[in-house]
Amino acid sequence: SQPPTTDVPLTPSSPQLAEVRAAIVKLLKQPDYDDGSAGPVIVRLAWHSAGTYDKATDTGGSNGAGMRYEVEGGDPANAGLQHARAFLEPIKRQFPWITYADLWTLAAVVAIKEMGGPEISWRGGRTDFTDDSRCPPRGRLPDGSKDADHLRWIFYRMGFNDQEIVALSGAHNLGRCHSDRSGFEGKWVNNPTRFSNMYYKLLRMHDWKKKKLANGFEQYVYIDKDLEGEDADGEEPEELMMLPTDIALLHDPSFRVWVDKYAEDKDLFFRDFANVFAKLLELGIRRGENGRVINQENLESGYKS
Ligand code: CCH
Repeated sequence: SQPPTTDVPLTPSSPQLAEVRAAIVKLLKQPDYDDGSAGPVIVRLAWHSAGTYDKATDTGGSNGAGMRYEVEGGDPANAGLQHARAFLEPIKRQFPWITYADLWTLAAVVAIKEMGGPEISWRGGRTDFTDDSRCPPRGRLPDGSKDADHLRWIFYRMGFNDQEIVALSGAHNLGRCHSDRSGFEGKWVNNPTRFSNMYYKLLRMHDWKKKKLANGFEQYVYIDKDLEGEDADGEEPEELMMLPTDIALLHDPSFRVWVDKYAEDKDLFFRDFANVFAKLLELGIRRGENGRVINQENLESGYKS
């Protein structure tokens, strides 16, 4: 049987998608939100939509946009991602033909590029679940308080290797932790809206000290001695942070090889990140010969345009 054909474009170069991309670029600047950009939380939205994938059962992944339902959206791991969804809602209203699943993933790719990161290939055609029956179970996303074994347990399940785990983790160049979302607090790098390999550099550069927060969470922190007092802008320097899982990349010998390479070679990091992020967004998505998504749920619902 033939996969459904639709009018929805698959490639970002199509004029229709160019309009959506331009609209996404416009909404990224949010002066009153966090560090002034919706980009980081949007990147996390796409990652958490895709990072539920389980290779063994071929369930989860970015098709479906299941986070709109409480069973997935209410996973404590997804706390705060309603902000990303709210930022993107006007675009969905403006371009009703795009599915949430495509919009969330495309928006992340656009945001990364806009924040100075690499061009990431993206393909459309995802559909949205119409109920929560196919949502993945909670508990498939990583826990920042854990160690290297946990990272392997989570990411091997998706089909990633050690190099890919370290490359993906470089997304922590972006954004910050919020105590009312994850329980952790602070940002990894000084400029959290600029995509770079600074995360790996800082990981290696500093003597990260364990700190217990008032809520009992333990993270690692570093205060730049040179910046104590006031920095160039006359603002108080902020303490930088790492999660226990970030520090695990530094101490695990197999992960460490890649931390070193990415700290020393920004181009290599950009290339590897672009590849692995594109792979993340395609997890669990099956395409027919014409590139159309042929997941069972898509065959059932079609792709309304
Ligand atoms: Fe992450 N991440 N992440 N992360 N993450 C958090 C924030 C961001 C873990 C834990 C956390 C990836 C991998 C991991 C982003 C992208 C990626 C937070 C703070 C925690 C905790 C959430 C809060 O409080 O708002 C753990 C553990 C892992 C294990 O590997 C991967 C992979 C990616 C993307 C490729 C981004 C971006 C943020 C910033 C979000 C924001 O709101 O600023």
